[in-house]
Amino acid sequence: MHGNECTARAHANIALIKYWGKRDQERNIPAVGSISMTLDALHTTTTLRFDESLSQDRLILNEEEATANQLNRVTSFLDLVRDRADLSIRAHIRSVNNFPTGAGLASSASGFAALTLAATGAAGLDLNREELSALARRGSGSAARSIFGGFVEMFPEKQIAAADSKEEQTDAFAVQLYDESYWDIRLLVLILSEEEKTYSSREGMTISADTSPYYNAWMETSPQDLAEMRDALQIRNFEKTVELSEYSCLKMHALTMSSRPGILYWQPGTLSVIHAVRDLRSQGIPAYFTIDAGPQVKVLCLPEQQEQIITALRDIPDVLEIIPAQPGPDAKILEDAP
Ligand code: 2P0
Repeated sequence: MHGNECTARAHANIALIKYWGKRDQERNIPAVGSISMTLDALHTTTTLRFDESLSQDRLILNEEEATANQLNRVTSFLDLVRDRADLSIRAHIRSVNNFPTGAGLASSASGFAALTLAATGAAGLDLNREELSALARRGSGSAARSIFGGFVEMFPEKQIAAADSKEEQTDAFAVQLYDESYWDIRLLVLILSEEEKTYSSREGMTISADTSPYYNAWMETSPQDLAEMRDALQIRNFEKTVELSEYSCLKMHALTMSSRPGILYWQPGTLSVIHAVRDLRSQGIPAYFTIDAGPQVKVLCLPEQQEQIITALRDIPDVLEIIPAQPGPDAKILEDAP
């Protein structure tokens, strides 16, 4: 951190128990909780500098000038930071993902978590981790979880202790359940050939909440899924953890498919991998899948079977690349950054 410049790094995360739907669109509050694993292999590094000479924010994403939509989303988020810090200066932001761009991997979680740390650091704001998580959520719901490493739970409503206030208030933010050294389970990110996503998560969530006859069931069954996952993680029960993850994933996709219009994030390669994973299971190899709002499949496994599973999946047509990941660390400010 140098004066009004700060560099931060945050890691991507994958939800084991998914969230889908917002309770409050304006403040980006999720309708249900979620539980995720932060990934060591995928991260975003962001340098932000407040610069008196700029008349608007400038965003360089992976060495390219950002689009107007990307810039607007970042400016709206930075306005929250500027309000809080009583600043009106525009910022220069340079953000780099270490994972393949355009591969359909969500970068909003690691991206907004890194931006939260870099922006509050450069603005001189002193926020605790819960406040940072609640702030990151305003950029992207899943970014609230990427503030923390290891295994993380996002709460749609929880008491928060603000650093500058003794008053109790509630907000939506994430907390760490266990750090990255707690349990070495692996998540293989399979990059499949990509098609343009038809609906963003944000649009998809609104459509599902408004139209799916399954939405109420989704809301009603969420507390039970979260409770079972907490129990499974507490005793490091692999079978239970990954079976619940696959269940939550399929339930979320059933919700999107039962919306009007029906939202189908899968591509043919997605289904090929699903069946290959289930074939591995029928041969006694413990492998389970999870899928977010896109075609990519992530495979959960134990370290002992990782190589065998990679060998079995890498020759499937449509699988372009496999990135193995394990639980990763907290988002942090990089003190030695240039
Ligand atoms: C999740 N997803 O729990 C769910 C499952 C995707 C599928 O959170 O609108 O990045 O930017 O707040 O939180 C993706 O949505 O959406 C997501 P915005 P977000 O990981």
